[in-house]
Order: sequence, then structure tokens, then C-alpha cells
Amino acid sequence: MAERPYIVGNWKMNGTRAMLSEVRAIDRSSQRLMKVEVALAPPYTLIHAVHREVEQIGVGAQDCHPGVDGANTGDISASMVADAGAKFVILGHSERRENHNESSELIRAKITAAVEAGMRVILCCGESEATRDAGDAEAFVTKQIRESLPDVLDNPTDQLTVAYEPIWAIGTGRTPTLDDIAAMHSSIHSTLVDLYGEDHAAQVRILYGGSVKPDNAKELLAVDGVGGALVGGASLAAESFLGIVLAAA
Ligand code: G2H
Repeated sequence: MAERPYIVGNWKMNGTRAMLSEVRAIDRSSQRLMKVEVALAPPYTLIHAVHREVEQIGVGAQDCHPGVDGANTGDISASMVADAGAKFVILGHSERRENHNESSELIRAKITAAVEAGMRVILCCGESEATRDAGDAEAFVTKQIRESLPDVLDNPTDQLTVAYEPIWAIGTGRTPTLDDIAAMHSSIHSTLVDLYGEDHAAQVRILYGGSVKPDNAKELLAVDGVGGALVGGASLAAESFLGIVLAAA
């Protein structure tokens, strides 16, 4: 595991201001766990409120538009989420790729916009069950990463985190074998070496995501090459999220 594991809660389309008490509990406990970097990505509507509540943990967004401003009803730009207090944005999540037909080309434009707005990016990637069963998982994820990342990042070490989330493990309670996770993380690392060189790639954390829970977090986080976790359902309550943070400490 990377020196300082990164545990990120992705609230997806969940959360109202009533959940700010959970945020306070997560932030207070995280202050005692300096060995772990902790962050939450609430829905747009809560970014500013969460930002105002926290002292220790990071706050991010779950998406952004590739443009800067303009006539895009209902869309939110990278600079707008940055203005609300977000320091990072999750891009390329399979729920965006599948439910909103987001291509890797669009995700690449969003990453460029986010970096230009001064934000860090968590790029998600992951294969379907059919792709894994066909033995094509690593090739598929390599292609996704190569097509989604801009050719040039000023400083990939600071700007980029990658999250490997096999689609069939998201919210299902199923996870890949630990060997499969290790092999995929090694493959992603090699892709990053090709793109940015060994020194930068060594610093880019690769998270695992997909049904991470307090009771499986320790073994998942101990897998070679896993630098933290992107957590959905189990991040919605302080108790379960902090169980995962503790497992990383
Ligand atoms: C995968 C993950 C968080 P969950 O989408 O990004 O969700 O932990 O609910 O599987």
C-alpha cells in the first residue's frame, strides 16, 4: 500500500443537509488518523456546506462539465465546483460512462478542464463482467486510461489518482480475487509508467473501488499496488466509513 493511503467517499446521488452530522463525525475522527488521507465527494448541492464543516478531510465533486461557462442548462463547470470548495473531481465513473454515454474523449476534456481549474482528478476505470470473462479486462482498462488521460499533465504526481472499479463489483457485494486486483493495479501502474515515466507513476495512487466495506477493507487495502479505496454505499454513514479509514491506518 502507498505510504499514505487515500480513502475517498463517493456519495453518488445521496445526501441532504441532514447528513452534515455524519460529515462532522468523519472529520473529527479523521483528525486522529493523520496516517490516512480522507476525502468525501458529496453531490453538488452539498459541496459548499461540507467544505464549511470540515477541517481535516478533503472535499471533491463527482463530475464537472468540460467547458468554462456558458449556455449549458443544468451543467456545472470545474471552476464552479472549485469555487464551492472542491479540491478534486471524480471523472469517468462507470455510472457516468453508462448512464450518460460519456466517452473517454469527453472524460479527457473534463480532466483538462479540471486541471486548468486547479483541481486534482480521480480517474475511474473498470471492465464489465463480460469483458473480464472474455479475458480482456487488462487490455480494456489500459485502453480506457490511455484514451481518457491528456497527453500532458504538468504534474501527474499531484494532479492524478486512478481508481480501478470493476463494474460488476459496484454496489453488488462482489469483489475480484485479491490476485486479480493486484494484477490489474500492476497493469495500470505500467500504463502510467508508459505515459508519464517511472518517477511520476510511482507517486500516482491507484485506488480500488467496488463494494469496499469495513469487513473487507483490510485485505483489499493490503493488496500490492492498492493505494486506497473509493467507497460508495459504505461512505454514507460515519460508522462504516470510519471502519474503512481505520482499516487503512
Ligand atoms: C463504486 C463504489 C464507489 P460501492 O462505484 O465509487 O461504490 O462502494 O457502493 O460499490
